[in-house]
Amino acid sequence: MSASVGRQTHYGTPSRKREGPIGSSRFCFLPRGCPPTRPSTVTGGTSSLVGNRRRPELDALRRRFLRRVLARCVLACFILAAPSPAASQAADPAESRAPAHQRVSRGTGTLAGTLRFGGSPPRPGVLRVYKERAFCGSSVPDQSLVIGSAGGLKNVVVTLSGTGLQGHSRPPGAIQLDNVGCRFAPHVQATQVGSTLLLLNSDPILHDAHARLGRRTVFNDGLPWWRRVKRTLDRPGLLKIICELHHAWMSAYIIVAPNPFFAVTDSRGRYVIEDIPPGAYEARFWHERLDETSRRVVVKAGEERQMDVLLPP
Ligand SMILES: [Cu+2]
Repeated sequence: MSASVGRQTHYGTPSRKREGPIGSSRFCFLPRGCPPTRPSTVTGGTSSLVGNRRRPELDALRRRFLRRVLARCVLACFILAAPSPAASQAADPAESRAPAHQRVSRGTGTLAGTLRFGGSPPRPGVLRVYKERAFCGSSVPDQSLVIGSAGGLKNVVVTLSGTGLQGHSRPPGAIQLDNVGCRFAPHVQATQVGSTLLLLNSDPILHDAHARLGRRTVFNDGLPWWRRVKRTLDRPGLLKIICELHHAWMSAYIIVAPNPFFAVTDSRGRYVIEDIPPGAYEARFWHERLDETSRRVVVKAGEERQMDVLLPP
């Protein structure tokens, strides 16, 4: 093996001679070869390896080292390519918004802004659990008032009404209401009238979804974990959904809007309604615990109207 190293140095190829213990090495770049080096010795236990006889072991060590480096590079690439938690949050339609200049079309306008809590934020609350505690635990987070770090109010539903919006609609959408960890998910959502609602249950225990529009029952479906139920939301209004299997802490809201111009605020209290026909409208801001309020708003073609609101007003 050492002879082959000598031939390589003769052709000007950087030769490599190891010196010192295994793992330490030096490279020889002399065109006529390297000066002789001290035979290296490895001691360990009772064995002692000298110079050339250890080159196969060295090559094996190098190959193992290279394989480890390669494996770690591949692992790092996978980690870098995987979506981060922040990116996953941004995948939420309510959280990911295009810059303002990309949100405005030529013939329509945009309404955007932030809902903030108008007071000193209370501490996040919890709701006591009275049943199925082995699975649900003793409490669940109270989602009826969720306030972000800058006072942003989550789960405010913004709707637009006005004569200029009559006749405007989009193809019916599809939303879903799941049962996750003994809570309805999402807690608040909005959709256009005519949309389809898919009810499902990701928990291993039995739930129920009883929806009322005012006092009228719209549907009341038992939901074992394997059942999926589709309902068409054919009347506008505010649906309140509860679980009547003695899960009194469970509730959800769906606002069924008569037109496609609505939004639900994200965890920072932000909302955006795009593609609004130019005109004067009433913007309504609904929250399940805070007093509803409304504003007159004029939307112009090609412009984004900013409207920030405090709740309670
Ligand atoms: Cu339930």
